[in-house]
Amino acid sequence: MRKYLAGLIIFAIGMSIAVTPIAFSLISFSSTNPVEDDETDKPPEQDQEYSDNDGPKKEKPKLKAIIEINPDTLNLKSKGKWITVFIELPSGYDIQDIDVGSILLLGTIPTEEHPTNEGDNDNDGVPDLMVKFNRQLVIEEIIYQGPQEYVELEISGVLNDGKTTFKGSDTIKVNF
Ligand SMILES: [Ca+2]
Ligand SMILES: [Ca+2]
Repeated sequence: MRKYLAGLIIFAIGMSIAVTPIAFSLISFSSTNPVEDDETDKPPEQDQEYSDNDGPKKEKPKLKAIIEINPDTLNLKSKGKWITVFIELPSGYDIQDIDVGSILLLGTIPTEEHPTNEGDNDNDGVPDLMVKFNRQLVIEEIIYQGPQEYVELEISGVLNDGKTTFKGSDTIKVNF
């Protein structure tokens, strides 16, 4: 019985010696952690402030283009070669300044470099740039996105200055 008690006492002393450093380290952890958190929290806030004040990025003009897409109704089984797109820019901007190679449909499909044409397809006095897209790629993308009866096709691109972007869309009907 005494041996058992002595064993208990030794065990208790041993435990208190073993636990004390852990307790200390826990205390030091809990006291340093909030400081570290404060330090790691602050820089991102500052970064956000910097990006908010980052004027040049926000000054890049984003033009709203008027887009007309033909055909108005697209048969997903169509073997046609092209989707034709007419792009008008707001007054003060010239369609001749459009970087044709930058034009994308749905942000993924590049325009064909040829044929293109500058004219006034809708006879509204505003010049429009005609470009064409590979119809099969457009059909594949519509099927990939899950075909719906009406699909909004967004056209985007950049002017030759490399920083003025434009964007617009037209909605077509889908037969499948
Ligand atoms: Ca149309
Ligand atoms: Ca026009």
